[in-house]
Amino acid sequence: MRIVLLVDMDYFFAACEEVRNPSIKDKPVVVGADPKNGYGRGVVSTCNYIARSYGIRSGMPISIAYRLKRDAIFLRVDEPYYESVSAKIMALLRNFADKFEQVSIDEAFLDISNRVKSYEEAYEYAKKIKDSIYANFSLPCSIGIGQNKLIAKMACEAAKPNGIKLVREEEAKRFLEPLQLEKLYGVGKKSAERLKELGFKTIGDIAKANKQLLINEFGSFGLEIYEHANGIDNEEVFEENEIKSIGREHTFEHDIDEGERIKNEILSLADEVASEVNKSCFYFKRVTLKIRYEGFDEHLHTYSLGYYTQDVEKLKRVAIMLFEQNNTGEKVRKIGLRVSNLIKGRGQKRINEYF
Ligand code: TTP
Ligand code: MG
Ligand code: MG
Repeated sequence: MRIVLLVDMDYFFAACEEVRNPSIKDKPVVVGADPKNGYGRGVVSTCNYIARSYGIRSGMPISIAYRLKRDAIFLRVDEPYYESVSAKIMALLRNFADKFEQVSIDEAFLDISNRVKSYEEAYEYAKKIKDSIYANFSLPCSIGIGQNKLIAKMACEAAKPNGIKLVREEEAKRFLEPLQLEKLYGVGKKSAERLKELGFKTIGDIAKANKQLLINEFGSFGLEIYEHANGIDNEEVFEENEIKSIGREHTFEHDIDEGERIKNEILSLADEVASEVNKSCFYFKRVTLKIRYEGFDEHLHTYSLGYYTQDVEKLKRVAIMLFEQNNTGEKVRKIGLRVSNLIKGRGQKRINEYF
């Protein structure tokens, strides 16, 4: 039996701000761009749950947040500070897992299959982790527990804020069924719209759908959402190597929405990444495209190949596919391409062994 946890910090940037200034704890706290008396540009990065009760959300224009609660505490983003807190949290979490995978500044997957013997034990184990994070950092988090990464991630969403949610294997399908499409891991705004046009409303609708129809409509992505809707996800919690990944980023001078220009930039990033991969004699299995839209809205899209490769053309095809499947059409500020799940190879002869 596999047991996976997803630990995600609650309202992370704003919670870090509360730690260094506890006097703001009982007030609405918004971290993001300067609201400039309602005329500020830029967006909300995150806000505490008191601010959320006024309707303020991540990604919302800061001017609207100001309109919703003008006497909230508005603070600028201090990434170096949050990064340093994050590094300490990750170091602590790592000790609780057989396999550990950090997925963003405030969340990580922990495979604890060899550390517990049952779901009940997993729940107690999660409590221990949660208490330990609070004791060390005075920060709240939420934890999802499930048979794979997909269920752990979605259980964590359901656990928020400051909770633990256990979804046993036999409960997984029933847990997913009533949820809205957008909640399904991997489904973005655009694909949700397309799925709605096809008449799907809930995750349960997709679980019951004709698999072939989804594949005809969406290709391999169609198969993936069908499996996800049924609670199936075989992706491993990816244990990091010494070198975790190789990546390159490009920030556009102006935010742009011209698909062709963005794709050209992705292709040249692929050339750079592939050349670095080759130079270091690595082979990769996973490709991640990062799209940062205007403001702080950052999206990561990952595709796992079934084999290790160094092939630049393959990398390009996957990167472009990830862009086309996920691009929301909003203006793009920054684009990043990263390969991970690396292994070291030695010369041509070894390569073939990986296929
Ligand atoms: P999240 O974990 O998505 O959100 P959160 O921790 O603020 O709140 P929750 O309790 O719902 O988990 O993101 C982690 C941090 O990443 C968040 O604190 C700030 C940053 N972030 C942005 O800068 N912009 C965004 O649009 C989002 C979603 C997050
Ligand atoms: Mg969080
Ligand atoms: Mg997070």
